[in-house]
Amino acid sequence: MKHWILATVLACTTSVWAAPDWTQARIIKIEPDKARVTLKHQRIKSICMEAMAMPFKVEEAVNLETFREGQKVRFTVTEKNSHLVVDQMESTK
Ligand SMILES: [Cu+2]
Repeated sequence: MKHWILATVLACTTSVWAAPDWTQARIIKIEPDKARVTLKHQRIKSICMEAMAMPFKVEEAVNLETFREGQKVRFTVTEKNSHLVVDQMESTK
């Protein structure tokens, strides 16, 4: 989880943790028991993270049971206790 800190420092000097933007992604793996989802995401503008595949923690408001692997979604992330957490996710199809 260190890569995003570096990306933020290098590319983001002003809009760190700005208002969340929706980012497009595809679900690679869902682990509801761990409240974790692995997403292949597009560039996340709000935190200046380039496109990549990575696991995210998910807030309780997001019900992972309603998603499936391979699904196209959009999501937003926020920072919580210096971790990135998906706080909104919805199907785009
Ligand atoms: Cu990432």
